Amino acid sequence: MISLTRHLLERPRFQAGQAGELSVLMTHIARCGKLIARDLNRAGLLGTLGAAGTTNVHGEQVQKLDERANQTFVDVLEESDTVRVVISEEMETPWAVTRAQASGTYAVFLDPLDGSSNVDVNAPLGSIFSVHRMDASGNFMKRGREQVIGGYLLYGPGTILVYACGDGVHQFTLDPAVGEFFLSGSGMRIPPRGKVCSVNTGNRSKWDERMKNAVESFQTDDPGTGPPYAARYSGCLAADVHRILWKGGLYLYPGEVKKPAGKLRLMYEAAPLSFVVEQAGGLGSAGDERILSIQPAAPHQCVPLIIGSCEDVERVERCLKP
Ligand code: AHM
Ligand code: MG
Repeated sequence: MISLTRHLLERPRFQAGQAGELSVLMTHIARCGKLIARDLNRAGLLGTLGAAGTTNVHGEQVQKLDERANQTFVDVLEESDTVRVVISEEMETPWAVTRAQASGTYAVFLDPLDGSSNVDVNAPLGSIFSVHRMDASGNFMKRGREQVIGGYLLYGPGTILVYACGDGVHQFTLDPAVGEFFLSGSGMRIPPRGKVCSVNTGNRSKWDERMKNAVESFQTDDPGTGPPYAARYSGCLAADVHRILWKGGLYLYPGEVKKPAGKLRLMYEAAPLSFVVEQAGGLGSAGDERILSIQPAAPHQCVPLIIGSCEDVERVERCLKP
């Protein structure tokens, strides 16, 4: 059994720099996962389910647990003394960490509770994180490929932490009795082609003709492309991408005719998950451009997302070509 602590100690990348700052940061992200998993486990008993009564920067209804997960990250990352700024789906403006201003060198982008429409029904939830090193001028708005760490926590039957840091993808499972994450997967490779397509087809009427045809081609029995793909859609991006990481397949959240950038957010959803998926041999695409090549213009900007097995993503890209 290799604990997360032991794993980080064995990786030179995490020990380099001032007092192994990256290792400290990763340990604190894992602590957020433990605290949020605990809060989710007890939410039905403590009255913390349901809406908070406010809307976030994207105009979406905020859940009480969205707020709680966001506050957990802010408090724990502040205490880590490694982070200078936190950018979160649940905070309109980037939050500058006062305590660590002198020493922290990282910016952390967060979707603190991904899939929050699942909160009230005990369905899977996640936390998605992306770590960037700030440069001397304090810039943190960098392309996805410049991430130092991309990853997610998944709160399902078990709590899982998955991260990529330039040497493949590593997965840890929380042993709740011990309170430690232990290595449960390393060097995962996404099959070049999958059998499952995850997309909210309820939005079909909002897509352009090319996207409608692309999705339909995965639902059709065709001698050229094979049998139709099975439909799976959890309402939690982290959960759907996690299935792809192990079994291959495709997840799409397309842009819409009236909302070309779609719903998902570049910096704390599309980019970190593309970073993980690409280090496992898959692809993350916006249709006409790789997600990891996009130069961000705003912290909360949205982007269409097509992510998963290489051949499946390329097949969608071909369908979308004018
Ligand atoms: P959230 O971070 O506010 O929960 O929104 C992101 C979620 C994804 O996890 C999920 O795939 C998608 O939004 C579901 O949206 P929809 O209900 O429109 O299909
Ligand atoms: Mg989300």
